[in-house]
Order: sequence, then structure tokens, then C-alpha cells
Amino acid sequence: MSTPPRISLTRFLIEQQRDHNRINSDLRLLIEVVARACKRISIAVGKGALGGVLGSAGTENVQGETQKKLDVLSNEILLEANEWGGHLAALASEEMDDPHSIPHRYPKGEYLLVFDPLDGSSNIDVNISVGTIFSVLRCPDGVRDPDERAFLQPGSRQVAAGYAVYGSSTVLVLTLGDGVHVFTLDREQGSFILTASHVRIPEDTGEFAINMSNLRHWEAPMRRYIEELLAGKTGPRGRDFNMRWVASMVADVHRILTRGGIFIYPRDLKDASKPGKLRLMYEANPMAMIVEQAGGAATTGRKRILDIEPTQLHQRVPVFLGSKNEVERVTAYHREADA
Ligand code: P6P
Repeated sequence: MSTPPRISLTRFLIEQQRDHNRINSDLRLLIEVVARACKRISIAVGKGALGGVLGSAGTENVQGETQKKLDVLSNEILLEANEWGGHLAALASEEMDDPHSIPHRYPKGEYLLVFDPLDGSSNIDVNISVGTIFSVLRCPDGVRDPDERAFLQPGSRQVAAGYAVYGSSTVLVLTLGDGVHVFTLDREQGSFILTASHVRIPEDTGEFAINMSNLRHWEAPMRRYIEELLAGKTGPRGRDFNMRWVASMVADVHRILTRGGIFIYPRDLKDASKPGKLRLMYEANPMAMIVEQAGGAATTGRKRILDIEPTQLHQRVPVFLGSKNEVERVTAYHREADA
């Protein structure tokens, strides 16, 4: 059997630009630069205790969460990598209160990049997979000095989205709006190599991902859905289900992209002021674009995530995403309960 040609990320992007006219040179540079930054973050994460970057940075981010040293380092790597290229009008990050302007010494471009530089960082010190999540939007026409308002666009306007998982291998998952493609880092060559194209999420699944410790705080339709899964063969679903929870969204989503499943971080009444834990702009939106591009679904339990009109850069939303038929079922339960 002939081995498929080794297509690097660079070749893939050049072909997307030249043969398919799907992207322009600025967006191609943006993806290349973000991928290169993810390689640097992968190296830093891979050093573990030997890199002197584990543990807390002793600072808090805008979420009021203690920042890990690697959170801060990953953020700096992404800022430094993206400032000089002339492809961005501004950047925003989970780790920064406000958007980051492109220094005046560099040209500005037409894109906005928003990212979670190191998602799942509570897992760093215990050597469990973490990752980077990013989303690309166009800067609104005529906006020369974008502030938070320029970023507040629905996820349906994303031109690209992706994540890197720093696990047993380092994987970059990317969508440019024409399917989902997976690249695996060849550490010897230092290149991301295409290892899967047009990935599809099975519409049905026997696996769910949720943090069960919050059960007593959930809304009624959420408890109904999970209790039916736990009832297994003897219950209304007539089959058994399995559960996984890595507590790194990138790892849970990558498993779902690879073999199906449903990922849920619901609204819980533990803190009524927070409509969910996960952030819309740099967690829910990019993951929702990827999941929908792979034939899955992504809702807040009540509405399509990509249709949400953002009101704040760091706003939170409930997240239900993955195998289409399961997401549609649990969303129907919420709508029935609301009716
Ligand atoms: P919990 C990581 O902190 C994160 O933002 C996501 O990556 C992950 O899915 C979730 O929070 C885990 O939350 O409440 O289970 O620790």
C-alpha cells in the first residue's frame, strides 16, 4: 500500500491559498505563526519540572484565577510571535484584562486573534494534557485601533479556529471553514504533518464528559439528561454509557473529535452570577466552530453557541458540544423545561 504524501502544515496552507483560494497570505502567515508558537509552548510544557516553569506565578488573571508560570509564559510566546507580522489589528487573551494593541513600530493587518494560551493549566503540575485554543476574526472595516468592542462578534463570523493539545504527541487541529484537519508534530523535523483530513464526529455516542461533582447545582433538564445516561440499559435510553472527564477542555474535545462523545459544562446554580464556567470568545466559540465543521453540534443547552452576540470579552456561557444527536436531545430537554 503506497504511503500517503507527507503534507506539512506549510504546504497545506499554501495549497489552501493557491489551489482553493480559501485563505489569503495574511491568514496563512497568522496560522503559521500561531503553529510555531504552539511548538514553543509544547517544548516548554514538555520540560515539566526540569524547565523551572511549573507551579504558580503568584498573580491572578481577569477571571480571578491564580496564574501558573506556564500560563504567563504561553501568553508571552503568543504575543511575541504575533506582533511583528503585519497580519493582526489586535490580540486578546484569557490572561489579559484588555485587548493587546500591535506596537506602533509594526504594521497592522485585518485580523483579530483571541486565545486561551494554556487551557487546563490546573493539570500542568500533575502531567495531564493541556492545550492552546485560538479563534480568528476579521477586524471590523474602518477600525484602526480596535478595542474590546471590535472583538464582540458572534462565533459564526470566525474565519478560522483551532487548538493544540500537548499530550503524548503534540497535535494541532485546524478549521478554515472547510472541514477539520489534524496535524501531528514531527519533533525531529520540527514540522506539523497532516495526519487526518475532514474529520467527522459520529452523530451518536456512548460516552459523556462532565464534572459530576456539580450535580446538586444543576438545572432540572440537566439532571434529567444525566440520570437517564446513568440508568443505562434499564433506563429510557436502553443502553449503557461511559464517562470521561480530563478537566482540560482541549483533551476532552479532542477525544470527542476522534471517537465521538458529548462534552458538557452546564450552567450551575453554585454561583448564579456566572452563566457557566467556560468563556465564549476563546473556548466555546472556537471549539463550537470546529465541532460543527466536523458534523457535530454546539449549544448553550438553549441556543447555538455560534449565534450568540457577545457583550463582554471574557463572558462565560454554558457549553454542550459533540455528537449531534446527543447535543440535540439535551437541548430539547432544556427547551421543554423552559416551555
Ligand atoms: P472543573 C480548565 O480550567 C477549564 O477551563 C477547561 O479546560 C475544563 O474543561 C474545565 O475548566 C474544568 O473545570 O470545574 O472540572 O475543574
